[in-house]
Amino acid sequence: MIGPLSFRSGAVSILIVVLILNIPAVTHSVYAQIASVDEPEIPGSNFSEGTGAPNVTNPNLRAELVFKGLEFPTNMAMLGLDDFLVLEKSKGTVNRIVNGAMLPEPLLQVNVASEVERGMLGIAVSNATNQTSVDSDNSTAASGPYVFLFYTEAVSPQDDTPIGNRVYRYELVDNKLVNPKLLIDLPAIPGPRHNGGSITIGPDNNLYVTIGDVDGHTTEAQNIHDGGTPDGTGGIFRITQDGEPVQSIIGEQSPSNKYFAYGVRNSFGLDFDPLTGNLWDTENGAGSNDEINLVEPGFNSGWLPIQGKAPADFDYQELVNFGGKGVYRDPEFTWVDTVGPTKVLFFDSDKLGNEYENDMFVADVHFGRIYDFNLNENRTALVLEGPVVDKVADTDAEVEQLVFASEFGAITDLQIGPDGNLYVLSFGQGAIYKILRS
Ligand SMILES: [Ca+2]
Ligand SMILES: [Ca+2]
Ligand SMILES: [Ca+2]
Repeated sequence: MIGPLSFRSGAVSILIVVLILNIPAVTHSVYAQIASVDEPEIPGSNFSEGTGAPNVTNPNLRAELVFKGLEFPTNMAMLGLDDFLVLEKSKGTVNRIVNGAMLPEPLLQVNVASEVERGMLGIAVSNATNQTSVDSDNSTAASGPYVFLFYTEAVSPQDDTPIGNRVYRYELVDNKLVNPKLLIDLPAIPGPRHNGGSITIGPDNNLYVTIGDVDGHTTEAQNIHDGGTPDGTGGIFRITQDGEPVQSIIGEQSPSNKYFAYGVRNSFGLDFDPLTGNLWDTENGAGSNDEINLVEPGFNSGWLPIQGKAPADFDYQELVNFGGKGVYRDPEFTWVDTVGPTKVLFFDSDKLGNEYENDMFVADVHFGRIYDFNLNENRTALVLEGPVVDKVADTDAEVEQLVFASEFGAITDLQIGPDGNLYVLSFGQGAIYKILRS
């Protein structure tokens, strides 16, 4: 008999599996890891459930609980002050939380495959004032903001065989998400890891979507010279809000024409710098060499074989560059020991003090921390001092000077609220927190 206790224990083991993000058996003392396809990936429990008592390093700031009671929340969007849409990974739900209370019925529940990193993974909401009000085929007038969702769709409630990592566009009408339109259909196999799932809307109003290698290491988009053409894995995709390609970079055929970046092992975070319009991402390594990257059009992150900073003697001809259209770039920051970075957020607010305005915040899942980075004057690199001036945190001690807040439990998302405060989504605590001035 499956009782509540055994269900909970099963749920916790899912949590453990999803958050390990691949701990290899080897130690890692060099910056760059030249990984092999057969690298062992051993389950572990190096993630943070959190204490329920988050801490902000600056004594003038504090964290306050907004809501608790979510099951494995992966991503959120804010419709207004105290008004959240939140995804639950394994239930396949989109919930609305208004003034501290969750609506009794989800706005949407879909069939998701939820094994390991599969599930209901990403959300973005269009700015209603920017959206087109008529669909491209002139058939459907949109009556609410568009809500974009990334999920690993399953065959049926009874059969959780994955049929794709898919991005749909919905309309929000009367607390329901309706009129789904499939925008892009990406692979979900072999899997079950490295589905990515982050969605953000650019200053150009296009969608930017991450997907990892989905446990496959086969295509040119993963720097495999003799691999097949790019198959829709290992990259950052750019599409219009109708799902159309924007401007091809690495190839003309679909899905090559939708790649904005490639060579991406797994990414759970994207954001545009509002001051420059530059895109940045976070990427997870195989137990080491997590990254923060400046993502220019045609960016090649180097996977496979590079994760982290390329070694000094690396032969760049090993990488696929699509006739010179793809350009490899080293990360702007690397954690040698994995932290499992997720959301990257440019903090376009002075509400926490001028010292944080337009800083970059990055969250993690292994420690439940938020890191604070300053950018240089032209905002193409981070300002790093002392032992991280090499752009590499070789030890946890090197990371500590960058910790802005901690003890949140695994963090899967960050958002700026309409009030200018910082909102934190805790997977480990099933909770939303707010960081504000004391
Ligand atoms: Ca990289
Ligand atoms: Ca700052
Ligand atoms: Ca260093």
